[in-house]
Formats: sequence, structure tokens, C-alpha cells
Amino acid sequence: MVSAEQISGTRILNSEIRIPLQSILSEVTIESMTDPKENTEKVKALCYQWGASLFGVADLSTSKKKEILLPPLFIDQLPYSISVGYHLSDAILEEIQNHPTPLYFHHYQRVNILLDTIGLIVTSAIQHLGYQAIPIPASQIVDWKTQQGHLSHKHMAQAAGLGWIGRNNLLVNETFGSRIRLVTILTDLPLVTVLPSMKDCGSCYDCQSVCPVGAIQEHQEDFDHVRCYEQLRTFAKTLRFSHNICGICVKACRGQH
Ligand code: B12
Ligand code: SF4
Ligand code: SF4
Repeated sequence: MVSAEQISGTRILNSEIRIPLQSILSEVTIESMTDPKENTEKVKALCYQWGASLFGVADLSTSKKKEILLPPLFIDQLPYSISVGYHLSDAILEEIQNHPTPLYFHHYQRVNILLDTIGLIVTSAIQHLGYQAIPIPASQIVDWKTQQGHLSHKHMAQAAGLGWIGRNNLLVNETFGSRIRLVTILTDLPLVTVLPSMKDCGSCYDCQSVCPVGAIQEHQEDFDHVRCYEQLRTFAKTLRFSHNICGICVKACRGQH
């Protein structure tokens, strides 16, 4: 049995975030976390209350482990991968024409912060129940040569049934297209996993012609990473953004509306 004080997390939280986190966790009422189905519903509800648009869980043992830049011990001990998606503002994306806008840059940064915050809140809730969790940064590069983060949020989300890797090399969700950003939390809290989506881009090519450097090909495997990367560096330099962003192929991939 988990006490109200353990759930509220008053021992570790500062006063600014104590009230919202307390109220949200007490609404979610995580009392007994032994049933994977119940655990999944409760963690999902917590994510949605914090603004998430998508939630899924994958079995990490079926993932490409060589792609994960974390100690193997971590991966073996945390068999579940929670994927959370945030649906970007369609209005902000619609403003993008041939290059990223200041509004999109700000949105990109704030959404990363929100996703990292959701990762922290989920981690906090799981740890209070005596389980382990690692929130993987939304947008941090750990191998600059190959441009890799700790793990691929796209690949984890695909494994969690949230969509497929599209021609634009991004995760495509059936409802939101690529207009989403992602975060991953690894955990040993027993959860219900789903099977990966079997869908694909089919006859859609909406993103191919809009890429300013022709990086998008017929097959995702042929996506030209370096061409795209060079274009993003040019945008950052000429438009004075401190990050490599673009947004053109994100805007193009709308999902089914
Ligand atoms: C580094 C990075 C970049 C780099 C390079 C991406 C890359 N690896 O190809 C740059 C700056 C170019 C970039 C661009 C973009 N990114 Co980015 N990026 C990441 C980040 C932080 C890590 C990517 C990663 O680790 N992938 C794992 C590897 C194993 O998978 P892979 O990407 O298929 O790996 C290939 C490359 O590493 C490549 N490679 C090998 N050597 C080299 C060398 C160079 C120079 C390059 C460029 C690539 C490369 O070979 C690998 C195998 O094919 C992720 C966050 C995360 N942790 O997932 C976000 C992420 C993938 N990016 C995202 C987005 C949205 C973008 C942009 C639209 C920018 C923007 N926000 O406007 C563009 C889209 C480009 C595209 N169409 O693919 C989102 C995707 C969301 C979605 N719906 O799928 C993510 C998941 C961030 C998030 N939290 O949501 N990104
Ligand atoms: S991020 Fe920009 S440059 Fe890269 S593939 Fe998409 S549209 Fe092309
Ligand atoms: S715009 Fe169409 S072709 Fe491009 S990634 Fe999205 S679904 Fe696939």
C-alpha cells in the first residue's frame, strides 16, 4: 500500500510544483501497481493530464539493442519502454513555408521541455512505487559523429505501436502524421505492451517534393541524412537559430484529418 505522502512526493519536490503534482497524482490514485493493465492506464492518464497526445509501451527486449547508447545492464533491468508523443501546433506549422520560423523554433524548444517534464513526472511516480525509471532526453545528442541520442525515440515509438517510419525518415502517426515530438521512459514497472504498427506511407508522397535539398527518397532506407543535416546547419547559420531545425517535412505529413 502506498501512502498519500509517498504518492504526493512532498519530500522531493519544491513548492512551485508541489500543488499541481499532488493534485494530479491524487486524481490518478496510484494505490496498488501490481496489475500491468491498471498500471498502464494510470501512467497513460498521468501523461495525458500533462498534455500528451500519444502513449504506447514496447517490450525493450525486441528492440535493436546495439542502437541504444546506455550500459547493457540498464537495458536488461528495464524491460519496458514507454513512448509519449506531443501533437505540435498545426497553426505554427502552417506558418512554415521555405524555412523554419522563430515561432516554430520557440515551440520546438518548449515542447522538448514539456516532454522532458512528462518524463520526470512519470519517473517520479514510478519511483515512489518502488520501481525504476529512466527518462531519456527529448533532444540530446551523445554521439556527434553519427548524430545519435541515447536511443531513437522514433524506433521506440514505432515498437510501441504509435506509427511507422515514413519516407521523410520521421515517425508517422495515423492521426497526426509527423506533426509530433516524442520522448521515451524506460522502466521495470509491469506494463501492457503492444505490437508495432504494420502500416506504411502507401501511395502518399506529400513530403518528397517539399524538401529543399531532395533528401527524401522513395524508400526510407535511402533517406539522405547528410544532405538534410547540411541544410539544417545552413538554416541555423543564416536564420540565427542555436539548433538545427527545419520543420518543412513535418508540416507536409499531416496524418488523416
Ligand atoms: C540527432 C538528431 C537529429 C540530427 C540527425 C538525425 C539523424 N540521426 O539522422 C538532425 C539535426 C539532422 C535532425 C534533424 C531533424 N530532426 Co532530429 N533528432 C535527433 C535526435 C536527438 C537523435 C537521433 C538518433 O539518435 N537517432 C538514432 C539513430 C540510431 O537512428 P537514425 O536517426 O535512423 O540513425 C541514422 C543516423 O545516425 C545516420 N548517420 C550515421 N552517421 C551520420 C552522420 C551524420 C552527419 C548524420 C546527419 C547522420 C548519420 O545513420 C543512422 C542509421 O541510418 C532525435 C531524438 C532521439 N533521441 O531520438 C531527434 C528526432 C529524431 N528529431 C526529430 C525531428 C522532428 C527533427 C527535424 C524535423 C528537425 C526539426 N525539429 O525541425 C529534422 C528531420 C530530419 C529527418 N527528416 O529525419 C524528432 C522526430 C519526431 C518524429 N515525428 O519522428 C526526434 C525524435 C526528436 C523528438 N524528441 O521528437 N535530428
Ligand atoms: S528536415 Fe528539412 S531538409 Fe531535412 S528532410 Fe525534412 S524537409 Fe528536407
Ligand atoms: S507525407 Fe506521406 S510519404 Fe511523407 S512520410 Fe508522411 S505519409 Fe509518408
